[in-house]
Amino acid sequence: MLDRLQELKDEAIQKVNEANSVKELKDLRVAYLGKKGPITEVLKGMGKLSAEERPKVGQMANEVREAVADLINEKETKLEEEALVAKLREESIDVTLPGRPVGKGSKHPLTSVIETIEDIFIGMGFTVAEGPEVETDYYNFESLNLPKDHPARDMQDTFFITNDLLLRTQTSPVQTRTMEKHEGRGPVKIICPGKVYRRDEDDATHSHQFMQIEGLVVAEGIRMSDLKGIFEQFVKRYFGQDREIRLRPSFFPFTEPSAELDVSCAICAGKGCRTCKHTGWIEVLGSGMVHPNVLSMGGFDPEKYSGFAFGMGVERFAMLKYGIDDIRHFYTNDTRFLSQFNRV
Ligand code: 2U9
Repeated sequence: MLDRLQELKDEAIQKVNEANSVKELKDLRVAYLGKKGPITEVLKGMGKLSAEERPKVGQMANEVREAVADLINEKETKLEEEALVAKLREESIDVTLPGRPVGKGSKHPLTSVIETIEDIFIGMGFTVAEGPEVETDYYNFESLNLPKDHPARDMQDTFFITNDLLLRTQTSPVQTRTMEKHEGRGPVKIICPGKVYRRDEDDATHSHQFMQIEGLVVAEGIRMSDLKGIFEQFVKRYFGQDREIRLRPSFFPFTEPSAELDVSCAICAGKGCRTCKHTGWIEVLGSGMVHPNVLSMGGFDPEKYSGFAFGMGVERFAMLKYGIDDIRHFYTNDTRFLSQFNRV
């Protein structure tokens, strides 16, 4: 039996030495030292031995068991250490390598244009007002002198949500809401930037969602010359000191009289070119004196108060400023387009 134990010990030592993985060692531990292993078998057979032999065999079996267990533990620690060293070597970072460049974003050109226009009007004493994009029929149409049968209400033009709820087609509801908050006491001097929605087919000059900036001034004694003075300042600051303005009669249901604002063409200096359609003038916004009905519905007495209002499309301003020929560029988020405005 002692020979058998020696044989088992030699065999186990050889196998442990040959093992190359922690898994193999685990299997060897079960095979040699487990309950069903050969050493346990030897111990089980000890009953048959003489009283003289029994302690010797018992002692040797324990020695073999300990020696094999120690060797397995030792080898296991060694393999684990080797694996850790290999892993660390593999995962080591070369801190001297240059970093990967991080793509830097930029301000959207429409945001830049809105901020520039806001700054100009803030400089003239206006404050910025905002309101909801989902509006009621009353604020979007009724309060702006657009009664139920008015053609501008055509279902084709408006995204209705319910009979009474819609996506605002202009930012004008913000002005009415602001007038209501003033409870009939002026002055009101605001600009309202924001998204608006219309049921248009998208093409180079139309987008079903675009940006507007509207403005409203209501106070005692406001005249059309105030409107003209504000426009003169605005145009010179936005487009340049050398630009001229002119007002052209127009019609809007919410203003009376109404006027379109033209700016002299910078490309041909008024001589006529493709950009100004050979007129020397470029239309930039619509405006007018606030209709008495609109003042009344906003809670102001039209006998005492008067005001002017205007509205402009932000995309048009951006297109004119940067020479962009298609409104869809603003909404397709192509970084080749957007990155050109990095330093704007
Ligand atoms: C109130 C009273 C009057 C806002 C106005 C325009 C003229 C106008 C268009 C320009 C291009 C819209 O973006 S666009 O399609 N707007 O021409 N807007 S006067 O008049 C108001 C608004 C609110 C209470």
